Order: sequence, then C-alpha cells, then structure tokens
Amino acid sequence: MNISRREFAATTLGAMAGSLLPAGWSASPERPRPSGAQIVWQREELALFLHFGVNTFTDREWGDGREDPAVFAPTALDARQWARAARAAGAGTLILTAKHHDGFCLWPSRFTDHSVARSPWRRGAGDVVREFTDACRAEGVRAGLYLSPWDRNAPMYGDSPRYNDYYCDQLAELLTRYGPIAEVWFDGANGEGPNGRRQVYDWPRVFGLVRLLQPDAVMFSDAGPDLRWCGNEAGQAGDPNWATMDPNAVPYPGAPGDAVIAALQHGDPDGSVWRPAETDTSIRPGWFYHPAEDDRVKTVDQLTEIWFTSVGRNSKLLLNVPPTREGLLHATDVARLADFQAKRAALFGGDLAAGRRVDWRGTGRRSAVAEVNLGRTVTVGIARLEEDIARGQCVARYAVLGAADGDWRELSRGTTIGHRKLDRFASSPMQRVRVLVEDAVAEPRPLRIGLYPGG
Ligand code: FUL
Repeated sequence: MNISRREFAATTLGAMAGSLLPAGWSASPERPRPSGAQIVWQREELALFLHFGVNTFTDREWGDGREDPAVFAPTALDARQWARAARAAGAGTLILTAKHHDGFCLWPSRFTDHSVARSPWRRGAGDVVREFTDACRAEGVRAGLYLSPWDRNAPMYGDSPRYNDYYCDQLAELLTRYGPIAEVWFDGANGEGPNGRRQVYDWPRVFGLVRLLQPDAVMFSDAGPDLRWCGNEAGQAGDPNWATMDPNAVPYPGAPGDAVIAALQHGDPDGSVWRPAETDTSIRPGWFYHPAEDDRVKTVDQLTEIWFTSVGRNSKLLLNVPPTREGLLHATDVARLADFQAKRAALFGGDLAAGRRVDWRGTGRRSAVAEVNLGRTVTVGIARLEEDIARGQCVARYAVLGAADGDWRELSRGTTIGHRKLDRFASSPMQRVRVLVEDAVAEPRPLRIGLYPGG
C-alpha cells in the first residue's frame, strides 16, 4: 500500500496508531522542519548577489526597457574573478541578475532579441549566464539566478497568460541549460509594463516549474515557497525571527502592507511552513554599480554590524557586490570583502567554549538551563547560541548569565535562537556561563554554545 502521510492519518490505521502510543503520550502535531536544501542554504550563512546588466552602463537603478542592447559592453568581463572573490569572502553561493526589470537578458534567450545577442560584447556571441555558472563550478561555489518577474520591455507584459508563458519559457531556459542552480530569486517589485498594464502572475505554475526542473534548488520570494524576504533592504532581520510562518500572511510576492512586512520580519511561532528569512542588502548604496559610489562602499564595521543583525538573528546574509562596466568586481569591494572575512575570522576564530561540556537540564515542560564551565577565568564578550534546526525551531525567550566567582550576572537576553543567535555585551572575565531557556514552543532540546572575547 502506498499512501501519503495525510491519507494515512485519515485512515482507521492512522487512528489505531494514535491509540497505540504509550500512556502519557499525546499525538501532538509535528512542528515544521527544514528540507535538506533549506538546511544547506542556512548553514552557508553568506551568499553574494551580483546586480549586472544595462543599468551598469546607463548609471540607473531601474531601466525602463527601452535601452539599446548596444550599451551592454563590458570591456574585461571575468566571471572567475567574481567567483574567486566570493570564495575568498567565505560565501557559498553567488546569485546573478539574469534579467532585471528592464527585461534585458544576460543570456541569448530564444524568446526575445532584447539580450546579449544584440550587444557588441563578444560580438554578440557571449552568454554571461554561461560564463557565470562555469566560473562558479570551477571555483567550487554554487550558482543562483534572479529572473525579474517585472519586465518593462516584453510587449506581452500585462497580457497575463501570454507573459506567463514567456516568463516560464525563459525560466526553463535558465534551469535546463546551465547545470545545477542552487537558488532561484523572485523579486517582489512589480510595476506596470510598457503598455501601462499590470501583470497577474501564475505563481503556482512558476514554483512548480522550478521544482520540476531543479528539485534541489531553493526558491526565494516574499511568498516563498522555500525562503522569504526579511522585509527590508537594510540588512536587518527581525527580532524575534521565526523560521516558521503562516503562508497566508504573505499571499503572493510583492503583497503590500504593514502586516506583510511584520510577518516577513518575524515569522510566526505557530506557522505551518518552514520558510526562513533571507537578508539582502548591498555593499554600496545602490544595487547596480555607479562610479559615483566608489567611495561609499560599506566599511568593515558596518558589514560586521549587518552580520550580527542578519546571520546573528537566525537569517542568512545575501550581500550585493555589483560588477563594474569592465565586468569585474571593483578593487575596493574585493578588498572590503576580504577584510570583512578577516574580521569575522578574528571575532569567531577562537571559541572559548570549544571542547567544554554543556550541562543541560530541563526545568519544566517549556524551560531548561544549559551551563558551560570554562575551566578558567577568561574574557567573554560574545555568545553564540544555536538550536539544532534539523529538528525545528523551539526557543521563544532566554537569558545569558555569566559568573567569574560565584555571583551570576545577566549578560544578555533575547527571544528566538534558531540556527544562530549572536549576542554582544561588555567584555568581562568569566568562568561559567549559563543560558536559561525561559519559554519555548515545544520541549526545548540541548543548545550549542560558543563564547568569544569580543572587541
Ligand atoms: C528590489 C529591486 O527593485 C531592486 O532593483 C533590487 O533588485 C532588489 C534586490 O530588489 O525589489
């Protein structure tokens, strides 16, 4: 007999299984857990975003779709340089804007002339998506693609069924020509088309196509299905930040409203789906490269701050580093990425709790205490707390306490933990550290604890 879990629960067999549970057990509904692909996505912690296209050459953020493909003329494009910089920065995935809102395709699509095929670059025979995916593979990083739903060039945009066919045809090209794609990024920005009409998207069809053609890829949009937007472009995930959420809270990508933003920021402890928040922000003020912003690249301190408010709040950081008109990442940005990586290595290189046993004791149905004895007095200024998210997310409120002699002092307190929570406090000497789990949405499971000097 081959029946699904839902069908099983509805059968008499399912009812019997419930009654066969040991006395004192209740068949409580299982909480959502991540898929294997979602775990891989989250453990990577850092991905790079590459906004590149006609805007790079017109000095704009949003093209209007009337750009001449001839403007796309990178003089020294080298995708290996992008991938090398990403790897050196500790990023596991790179996501390229294969098509932005202007509709210009960085690959020679069979379905439009508005592409690299009509540009002077490589005499019209080039394919940026090909060079990008090849470079990622060669450098051992994963490739992701952004395909803007909003298309200000496509004449059939707003003629909904026809544009949905066009969009799916382009998606199919991207997902069948270039080998494994780790992440597919659907932007929520959706305005009018060249004819002033708005498009009604067939999202179930789009998501279904990705599942069919790249079953291991994760899909990002405001409305998932695998990853949700964190609700802003400033590098700040919500606090609290649940990886679970109510799928009805954000019905489609680009859905407006304060309630939508709150749902994206915080998730929902009672949510029925696992849909963690991705934090996308740019290393520069804009998403595309503008020479005037060469001296406005975020500092290592700003990037480190963003690390604490994204990865340090149970999210993943998708950091945009835009290629220049040469088709290279700018030297300033590459150096900044390397310095940012060095800073993280310095902050998190020496875990003072490494190899120390964490004593774990339940103190109630929804509370517990974890304690680490560091064996000596050391300076501690950062705590790294982690739940085993493969088994779901559970902690709703906690406090971190430290003691040098016998006196316990509160160092920080917070709400959710999830994959990773990073807390900073004034560095001070400590011999023992305790984490009190004060509330949880299910019986809490042992936490992993890392401790660092800070500074
Ligand atoms: C937004 C877009 O409108 C921006 O141009 C950029 O692509 C950003 C990542 O998403 O919605």
